[in-house]
Amino acid sequence: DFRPVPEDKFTFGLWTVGWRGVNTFGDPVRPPLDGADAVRRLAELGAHGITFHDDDLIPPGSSDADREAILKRFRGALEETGLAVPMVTTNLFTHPVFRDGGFTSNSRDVRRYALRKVIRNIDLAVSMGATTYVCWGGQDGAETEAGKNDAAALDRLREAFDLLCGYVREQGYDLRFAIEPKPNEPRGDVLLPTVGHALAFINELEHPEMVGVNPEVGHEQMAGLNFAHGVAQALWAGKLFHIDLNGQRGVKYDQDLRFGAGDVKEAFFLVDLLESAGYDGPRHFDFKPPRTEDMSGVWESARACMRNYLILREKARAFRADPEVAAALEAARVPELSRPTLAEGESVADLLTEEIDLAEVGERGYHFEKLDQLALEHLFGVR
Ligand code: GLT
Ligand code: MN
Ligand code: MN
Ligand code: MN
Repeated sequence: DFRPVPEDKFTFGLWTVGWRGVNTFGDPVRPPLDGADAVRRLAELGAHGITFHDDDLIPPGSSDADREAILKRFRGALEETGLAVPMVTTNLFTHPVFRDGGFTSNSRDVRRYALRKVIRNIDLAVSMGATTYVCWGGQDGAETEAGKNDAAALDRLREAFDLLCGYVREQGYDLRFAIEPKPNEPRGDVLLPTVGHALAFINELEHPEMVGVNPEVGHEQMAGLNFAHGVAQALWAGKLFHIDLNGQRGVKYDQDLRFGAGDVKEAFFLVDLLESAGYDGPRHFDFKPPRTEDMSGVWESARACMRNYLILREKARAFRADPEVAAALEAARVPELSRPTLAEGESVADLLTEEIDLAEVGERGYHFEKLDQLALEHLFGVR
């Protein structure tokens, strides 16, 4: 009956259920949410874990004593419920000093502060058992061209990751980084706007094996891209270290709808992909319960994220198990793409001497529409 259990590995950012609903035009509509209360509530709902930014858990400006008291309560709730902290991240965007970014601010003192802020929080993350550290660029980007030297920004970003990877190695931590791309918002143009940009950047690092991506459904869709295809390439590259699940309707502001709301068909194929590719990391929800909701609506929305994933998982399994689908896949020549183009032992010479009947092969139809319709009918619940 689509009830989540911890084995499903559903996790939530503290900033998601804790989002107070402030937007560009409107004040907060909900009270602050205490970290320990969020832990208890998420555990009741069947989640596996919780994630946070340093500042979500410990309000900036807290004294050392306050910090210790908050951490004690939070750790207590984790122990009591068994909830895990698989991922932690840093807020390098809210404070005015980050108005031109963190790792790539034009101001060198800000870049140094950003690195210190991350390193301090990495120590906390590891002490809580996190093995993934997400880096979302936040304010790293530009509204103008002349104000930012892009090559220098990429140099500084590489410097930051090389330094952080070096720190993790020196400390002997079991921790990997996951870069979260986003095309725009809050900046007019954000650095590393898509999964593809991030993957190419990672290859330039000193320790590329320690860095992967954390793609978010809505972020790729804000760029008009197909999310399932982006995730497939990240998986192919061995770089899907984490994932942010949510919903988005088309090319517009970052909606962060609950998972499943938005492009349902892409959500279906995403779940199909994650489940069939054997992705075993957290299914992390990064959504913002709309401002219309009070706290009961927030928990309803969180519950629905997990429920929608489980419903789509069942539908994807039924799709894959359907004999008509198997026949349609065959008719569409989908398995044929997995055959290497040259057989073992063949060489270019074999290609060069071969003939193709262009007239006949040119007439070949691929029957993708029939196959795709079967997927939709599974999704619609009529099969
Ligand atoms: C912020 C952003 C998200 C990122 C979070 C991690 S913060 O809410 O919109 O997409 O995943 O820094
Ligand atoms: Mn988002
Ligand atoms: Mn967001
Ligand atoms: Mn995100």
